[in-house]
Amino acid sequence: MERHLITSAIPYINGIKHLGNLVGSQLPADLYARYQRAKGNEVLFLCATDEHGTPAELAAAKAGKPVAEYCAEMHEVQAALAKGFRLSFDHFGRSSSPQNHALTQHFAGQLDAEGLISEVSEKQVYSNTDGRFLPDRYIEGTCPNCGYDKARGDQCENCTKQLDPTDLIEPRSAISGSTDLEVRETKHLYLRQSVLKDRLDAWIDSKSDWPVLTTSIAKKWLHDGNGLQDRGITRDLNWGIPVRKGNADWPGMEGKVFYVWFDAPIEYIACASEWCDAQGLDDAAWERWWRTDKGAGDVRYTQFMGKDNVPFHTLSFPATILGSNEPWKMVDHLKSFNFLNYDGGQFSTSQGRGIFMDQALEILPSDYWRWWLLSHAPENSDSEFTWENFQSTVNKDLADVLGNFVSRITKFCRSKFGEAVPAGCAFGEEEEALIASLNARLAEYEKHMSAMEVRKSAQELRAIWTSGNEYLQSVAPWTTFKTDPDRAAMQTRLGLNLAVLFGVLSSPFVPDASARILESFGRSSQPWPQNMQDILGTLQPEDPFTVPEVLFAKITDDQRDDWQARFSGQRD
Ligand code: B3M
Ligand code: ZN
Repeated sequence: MERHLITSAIPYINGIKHLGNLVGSQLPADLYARYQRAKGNEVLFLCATDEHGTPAELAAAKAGKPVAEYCAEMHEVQAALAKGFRLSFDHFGRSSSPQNHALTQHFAGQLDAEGLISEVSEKQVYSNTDGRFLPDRYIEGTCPNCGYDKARGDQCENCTKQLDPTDLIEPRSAISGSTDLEVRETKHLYLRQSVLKDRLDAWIDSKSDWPVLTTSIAKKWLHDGNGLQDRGITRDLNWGIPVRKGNADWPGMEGKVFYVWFDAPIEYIACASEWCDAQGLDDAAWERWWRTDKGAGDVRYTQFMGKDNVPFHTLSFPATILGSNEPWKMVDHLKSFNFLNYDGGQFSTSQGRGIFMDQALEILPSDYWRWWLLSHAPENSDSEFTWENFQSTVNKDLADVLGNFVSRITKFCRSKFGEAVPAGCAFGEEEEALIASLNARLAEYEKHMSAMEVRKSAQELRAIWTSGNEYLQSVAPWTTFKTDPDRAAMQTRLGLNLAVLFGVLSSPFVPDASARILESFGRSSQPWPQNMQDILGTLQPEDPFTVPEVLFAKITDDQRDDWQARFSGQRD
């Protein structure tokens, strides 16, 4: 049995995610986790909310809530949506957990002991009215270049010129609008990544099976310009993980917290410890996934993320781990995604453009979304959601092919043989040919699923469904029945067994429909097939079944037009 540790990039806490976010990490991670479990492998699938940083503070302020309270509430909202989409996390943690506090402080202390932390004094803008330092993008003013009056301290949105906050004319706080600002000296910790450059380089070279997209991004950061830069890992914020060296104070760092991107990936590990605590297990249970000295040597660790997160996972987080000089499990495979666009533009959280997870579930069950998103995953390039494509995919693949097959064969059987599997004669040539072709397709499907080739997997699964329909169409038991009822019974028995097969193989993609198919044959689950001969003999003559309710409803043109208008911008 293989052991798979699987993590999805952890979504920011500051709002509900859109479908582009979902398909970029959590959903394909779930597909892979479900597949590995179905194959009988041991899986630990983790995700969490990413709760620190300025965006969390500002979102809480906007909601008029203390930030801890805001995060606790939003965590529950995101957890409920994850359930709604059937994301099968073994644990959905929180980067603000006590476990992550302790572990992040532990790593910082360890990196310091290894001589990899330096203290740097910097000048930064302080707002007296807000009582806090302001990150560059929270300082606004007039652009010295084009005169735009809402330029940000890092960049002018109007003329795109890169700026320093001190370049701005009449700078003010973007939080309160106050102009009572001053430049203050403040001290920060830097992780000396430059020292780790060669080790990171060698580690990346050892990953010969990584996609070029991934390694080229990492290599670019390692070698372009001045090479890998040291990185500030602390911030002057109130909300976050206090800067400490393990359990000890860090003199001069009082009132400061770690940078959100320092503690967020550490949550992948802390989340496993949260999972143990939630299950009442002892530390050994999570360490066997994460410590190579405590049993994680045979674990295969796969991360899922959007392409914009690749540098943090190929360089920053590995720098933390390698630098600690402790035997932590490092990532084996990293699956990254391009972006999903929305109906001729981009999904936009700030403009409320596109479909958000809560809205999606209000209009259709999760399987519809899962199937479209996964079968159109932005793997090799960006991809686009359009309502026309969504409608035709759902109607063709789910309603006409999968749904129709199951409904047709169960209804036909009920009408001619009753609600029990008929026996009939032995398989003939057509059946043997179908079985041979399905065996080959199963092997392809498994190959793509193991390789996380999401679109190819979906194509192969669709082809498997289609071959069921083609078989029924070609042998036509409703015609055979008139002349050779025994043969029609055999064809029907095979058809019913094909429905069971589809239920099993489809479960990573459309878990609810799969469960309903299997339920109608009195099964709560069904082991993954070893070969077609066996699985197509699952249902024996006399086994009872029921005709399931309609599995997938077609999307009408009116619904499509209505939804298209409703999701064109500014969510309600
Ligand atoms: N929260 C960004 C994102 O969701 C960030 C990922 C953290 S992964 C450790 O795209
Ligand atoms: Zn400008």
